[in-house]
Amino acid sequence: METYLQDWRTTPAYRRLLELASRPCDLTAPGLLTPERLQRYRASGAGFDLLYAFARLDDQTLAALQELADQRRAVEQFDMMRRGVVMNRIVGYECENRAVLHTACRDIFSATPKHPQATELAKQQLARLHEFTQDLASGALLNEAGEPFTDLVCIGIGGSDLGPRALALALQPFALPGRRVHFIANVDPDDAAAVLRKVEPARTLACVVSKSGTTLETRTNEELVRRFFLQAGCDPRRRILAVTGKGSPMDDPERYLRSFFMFDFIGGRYSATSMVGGVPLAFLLGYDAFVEILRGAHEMDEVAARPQITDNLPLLLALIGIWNRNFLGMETVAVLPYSQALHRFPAHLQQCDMESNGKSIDRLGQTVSFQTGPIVWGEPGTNGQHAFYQLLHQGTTVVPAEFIAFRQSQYGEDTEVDGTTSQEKLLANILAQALALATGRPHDNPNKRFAGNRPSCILIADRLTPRAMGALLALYEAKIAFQGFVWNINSFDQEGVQLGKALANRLLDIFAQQRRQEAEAPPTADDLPRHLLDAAGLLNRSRSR
Ligand code: G6Q
Repeated sequence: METYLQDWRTTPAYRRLLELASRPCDLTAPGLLTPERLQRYRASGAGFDLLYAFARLDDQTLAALQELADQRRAVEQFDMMRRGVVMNRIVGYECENRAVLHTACRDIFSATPKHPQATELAKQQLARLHEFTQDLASGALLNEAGEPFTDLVCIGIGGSDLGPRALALALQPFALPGRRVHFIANVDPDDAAAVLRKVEPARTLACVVSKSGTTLETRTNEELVRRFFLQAGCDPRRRILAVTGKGSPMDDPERYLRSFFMFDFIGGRYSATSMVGGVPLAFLLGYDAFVEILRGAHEMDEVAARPQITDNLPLLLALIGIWNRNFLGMETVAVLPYSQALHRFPAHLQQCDMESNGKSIDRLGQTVSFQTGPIVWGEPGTNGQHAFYQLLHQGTTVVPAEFIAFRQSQYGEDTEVDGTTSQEKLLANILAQALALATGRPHDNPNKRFAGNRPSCILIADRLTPRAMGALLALYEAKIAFQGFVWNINSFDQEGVQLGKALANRLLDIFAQQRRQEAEAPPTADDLPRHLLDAAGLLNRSRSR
């Protein structure tokens, strides 16, 4: 058996870390957080600095974490992933059994891509995307009245929604003049209704995104948008684009204005740099800006290939996460962007991390007896400070924080109030929070006491540009993969979401069947399924009575 498939707790590094965890670095020790420590515990790459002086570690911990990464062959596994080795599998059991090649989408800048065939496929799709954006710009693609399209409504859910939506929101200042994108995900009809009220059908394109081409919510919302166009006298065939898996039920060029493809080897939650993100982001920002996102992501993929953990930001962040989770017993992690633009980024990470690493079997199918993925959540600062930070500072649960910051604002519009700019206030607040969480404050009054020793890290770059966004996205994708590699779990499947889906489909069959029966004969007293649904209060009375 390959050594990287062994239980990670058999490594000497694991035992060493257990030992060290009995006396972790005390952040409340007077004089610990010196400028030297801040300088020393700082890693840089792809435009980002990771400041980890506020984590509960010292040189000994770092050395043991490096050993853990080496003994688990973390960087080597990342390289295997990029080269197309089948990393999405559970050995000996029926499983997806696929390569994991989202990195190939951005390996377009290298003369010798890690997986030439996958990168070639990605390039072909990029060429189609380029043509599409050129046609929009040149006027080759206009509506029936000869007007340009201004809005794009994207329909998709989960991995086919969260990443592109988070990125589109984050990069609004870079939008092409007069272009807007909107997203419909929820099968809640109010989601679509609210979006469709905002757009003028004649000037609107839609893009249905579904790798499988079968997702219930997406199929339903596609139908709804088709009807919206038809009611407005617009031809859906000239309005709706598709992004789907080759050979899926949605792979039907007759039905769509243009079709773009993603491939088996790109998981939904890792698909933001494929056409799933490409179509909405290139529509909104232009093709070149999308290529900048890819460039940033590629640069971070290269950083993730560095062997030294102090040079490898994603790996270091992953290992600090493992230190907090498995050795210091922390159950959750808060991602706190001090950037309003990133307000949906924690939601994307929630899926990317929790769907990837929320697993309780290893890659050999054995039940694990250690903690895997933490609960990931977060909101932008400083808003969160006025909301839930009370628990972070004085609650009974210790929540490690990952702050994300930028030295400059996106719009560059700022004013001095009380002698400082808003951007300075934002940055001062991060540092204040990290310090307060780490050092705490003794006090005679227990109500005003802060225990401290609450760890955090700060990720900081100059400005949130398309390139920085790509790098940040890839940093977290790699962090999540590294944690899975160390824990020996499969971070690339999602069996856990299947059961609920299957049960919902069975219930919907009952709904549909009852509607048919009711049309033929009214329900009787012994109509059991109907009574069950009624008892649960799930039937829409205005329709069923
Ligand atoms: C992501 C998951 C899941 C998926 C959605 C949408 O990794 O697999 O969130 O993206 O269920 O699936 P489709 O793209 O197939 O519609």
